Amino acid sequence: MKKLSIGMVCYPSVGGSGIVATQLGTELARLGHTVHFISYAEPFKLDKDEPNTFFHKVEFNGYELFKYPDYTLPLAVKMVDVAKKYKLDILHVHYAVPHATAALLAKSIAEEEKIPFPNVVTTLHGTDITLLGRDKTVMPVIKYSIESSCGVTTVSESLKKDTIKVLKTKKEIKVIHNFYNPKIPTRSPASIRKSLGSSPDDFLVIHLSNLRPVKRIPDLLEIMSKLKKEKHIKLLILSGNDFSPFMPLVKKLGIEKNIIIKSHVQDIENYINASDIGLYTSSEESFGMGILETMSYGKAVLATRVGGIPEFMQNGKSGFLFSIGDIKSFTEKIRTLSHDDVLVKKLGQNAKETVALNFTAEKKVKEYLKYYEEVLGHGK
Ligand code: GMT
Repeated sequence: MKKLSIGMVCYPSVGGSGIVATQLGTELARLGHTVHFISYAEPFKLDKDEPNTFFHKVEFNGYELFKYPDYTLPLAVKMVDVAKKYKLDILHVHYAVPHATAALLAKSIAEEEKIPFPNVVTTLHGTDITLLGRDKTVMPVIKYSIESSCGVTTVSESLKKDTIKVLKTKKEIKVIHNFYNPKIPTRSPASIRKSLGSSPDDFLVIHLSNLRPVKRIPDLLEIMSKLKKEKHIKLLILSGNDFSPFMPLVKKLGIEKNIIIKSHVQDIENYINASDIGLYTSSEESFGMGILETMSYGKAVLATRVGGIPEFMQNGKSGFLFSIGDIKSFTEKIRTLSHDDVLVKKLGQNAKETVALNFTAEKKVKEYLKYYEEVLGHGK
């Protein structure tokens, strides 16, 4: 296959879509393709020393006339610039708005100026459909932008179904699940636990997220409040956002001693590796990257049976799935598992094998490359 010049457009923040785009771009670059990241800031997980990767910053204008700064317009201009300068074959945009919309505008400008413009692939990650797609003020733009892309992928079958249902679209959609290659931990579980003030005998439950409302953080806290008498059970939250809005509830429930908060952790591998199981109570999750990450380090997971989660996490095999808000079942299962080391290890091993067999970078990057080929072959 010829080496491609790929534009990768994503949100640079700690959200799952940015992490997936950064992983994908990095792996493609390692295969010899050239990857141009385009965003308003350098993606959180992008390694500056990675060969074949470049970053192009989108600058905002600060006109006082605009009450809200606009991103779509400068992003479209940057896409045209990068396409022209680096002769992109593919422009892969993660998240429909405004990325797919800006790509559409960029394509029109390029056509007008006789600049060759790449084939656009849009990957939908979830809230662009499940939240914004249901918002009448933007839905027609999302639908039009997606239908104008040369190729569209979703990160789960569940999101594909939602997209067809919400947008009432006939656009062909390819499902390519997310992937994760675990890193080798650099610190021992004992040293991590010591730094957290958690003893080696604690049953350490971990949760990773950006704490947005769909994660149902109050449910996590309620579960911990039901377990607070079992002093050996602790909840470690690796938070990608400010946890302070939840502190009044933590105090009200009297669980200050049962939870540990760590913000903006980069070396998640050390913390997951030092934990016993993962806990995820989301009301919606098109995929659930945090869960896949937790599983990849050989940790069983307790999660809600929503969205794409059951597509990679089997109930009873790598952990247990419960209904949204079923605090009682979550609580009882944590209590039981905290006394069943053998089962915890077995579920964890199954979880690790599932990720290593089906959700690796090697496998999924191949799927994306095959899809790029298809799109290049049938590009509009
Ligand atoms: O879940 C979030 O709050 C972040 C969001 C994002 O756009 O980055 O995550 C979405 O994309 C991830 C990567 O594909 C998925 O793992 C998450 O499940 C999805 N979030 C939701 O569907 C709520």
